[in-house]
Amino acid sequence: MKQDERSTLLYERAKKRIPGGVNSPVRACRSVGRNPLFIDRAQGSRMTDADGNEFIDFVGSWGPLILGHRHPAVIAAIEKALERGVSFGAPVDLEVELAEMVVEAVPSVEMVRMVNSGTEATMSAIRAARAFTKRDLLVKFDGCYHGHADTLLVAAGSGIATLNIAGSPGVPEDTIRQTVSLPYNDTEAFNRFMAEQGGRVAAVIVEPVAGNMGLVPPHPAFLEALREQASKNGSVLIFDEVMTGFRLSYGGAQALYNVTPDMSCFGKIVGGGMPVGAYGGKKEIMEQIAPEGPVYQAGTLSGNPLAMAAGIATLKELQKPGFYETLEECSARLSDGVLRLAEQLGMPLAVNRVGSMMSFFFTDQPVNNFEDAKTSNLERFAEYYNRMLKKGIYLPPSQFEALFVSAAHETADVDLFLAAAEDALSRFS
Ligand code: HOZ
Repeated sequence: MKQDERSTLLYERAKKRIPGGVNSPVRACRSVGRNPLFIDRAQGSRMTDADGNEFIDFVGSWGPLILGHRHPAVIAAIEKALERGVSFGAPVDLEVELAEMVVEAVPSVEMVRMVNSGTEATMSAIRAARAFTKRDLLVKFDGCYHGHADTLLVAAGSGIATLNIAGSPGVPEDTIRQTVSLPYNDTEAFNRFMAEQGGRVAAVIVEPVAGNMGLVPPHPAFLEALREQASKNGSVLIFDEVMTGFRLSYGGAQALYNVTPDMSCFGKIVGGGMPVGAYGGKKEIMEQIAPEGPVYQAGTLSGNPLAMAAGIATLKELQKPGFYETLEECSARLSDGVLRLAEQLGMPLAVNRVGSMMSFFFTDQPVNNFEDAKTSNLERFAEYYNRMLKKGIYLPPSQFEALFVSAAHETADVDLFLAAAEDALSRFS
């Protein structure tokens, strides 16, 4: 790796004008004890920083780039849309096309509203659920992150976990009094809570596969209990599929685990790398949204034509036969390889993977929830991260984030990852 002179200069400039020098906290790389690299350009599985260092990228813009960087079909679609205009603030055919594709892909979604981010999607879905049930109480799960809306910043994962923030100042106590966070994957605790309080619960929101405390798969019985209790108590079950939607299968985690939520939130892949979120679900819930109903939610750039075009082009690629099978093979090669390495080195490492999302935790116990994830040796993670970076492997700079494999990763990329990991991990023994 060459010097990161230009990145350092840019970071110094950025820190003067942007809080922490970044527009989203985790990418500042503080938890791994280094400065962020500024990216110059990317193509396929490769990313080049401002100093000309090349990396194999396993972040993929935190999930959207399931096709890799600058996929020709996505670039062509954006260019074609660009010829018509950048933004209209008025309806456009592309919005209808993407909405139809989402509804077709995810049978639990009968109607969908496009927004600009995952945060907007979850925030708006909760508003709709509260209006629908005429209740306020919200249940979430420790270590799940659903964006940065006030109501959801309770025991959250992602940057909140990475920076070890207990709760954010600026969030009124009164707002989060209506949010209860329970342990992820703890079916008994959830059933107990619902038996006592279920009649007050407006919505239960969950990452069906948690990706923001590192990757933590659900116990199928846990997801089934959420469905059962929500139905029994008249609460709305919301699956936050911002990360998992269109990634774990074309129908998302709900298709993989065969559990049907009342509402779903999307983001990332559905916008093909452009700023898009979406929320949808049962018609009777979605018909409450303005102007059809009284629940207010709006956005000047919602349904933006460039973003819609990128989303449509991405989803079309995902429909091609064998897409998910190939991605699974590549992802399994990576996680199996890391598992083998850890075994050979006699090193405690918990390897969690669902499809093309995975995390390696530096702990000797299985990781089934946030408390387990927090047993990971974070100093070790930081050393591993920096060693991998030096070898040209670009990873999420936090133990509490997931690694993403894309269709642009080739066997050779995975082999380079494994060679780098062998070196990085063997230095711990
Ligand atoms: N919180 C996001 C990932 N779960 C994005 C982090 C970032 O862009 O810094």
